[in-house]
Amino acid sequence: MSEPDGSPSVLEPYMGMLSHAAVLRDDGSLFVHLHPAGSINLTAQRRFTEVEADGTGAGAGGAAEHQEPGHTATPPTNTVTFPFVFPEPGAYRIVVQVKPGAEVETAAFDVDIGEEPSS
Ligand SMILES: [Cu+2]
Repeated sequence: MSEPDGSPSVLEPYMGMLSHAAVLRDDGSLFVHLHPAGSINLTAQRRFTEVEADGTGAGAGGAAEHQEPGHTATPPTNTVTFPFVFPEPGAYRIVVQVKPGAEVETAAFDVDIGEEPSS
C-alpha cells in the first residue's frame, strides 16, 4: 500500500492486528477471518508453515513460525500477507482491511480459483 505521493504507507495495528481479512465463497459455503500471522486453526497454520518450509525456502521463512499473533512487535510495513489455502476451486471474494493512518480502509478482491492442473 502506498501514499498518494508514492511513498510506502505505514500500517498501524488495530484491534490488535496489522490487518484483518475475510475470505468468502460466492455460494456462501465458506467464511474465514484471517490475520497476517494467521488466526486460522493450528492444523491449517502448520500446513501453511510446512508448505512454506518445503517450498521455495524464502530466506528467513522459519522465523515467523512460532510467533503468536498480537504478541510480537511488528516492524513498520506497508505489506501484509495472509496464510490461506483455498479449499476447492470456485469464486471467492477477499476483503482486506488495513489502517494506513487515522482511518481503516477496506478493499475487496474477487478471485476465481481454478482446478489444480492434473499432472
Ligand atoms: Cu480480524
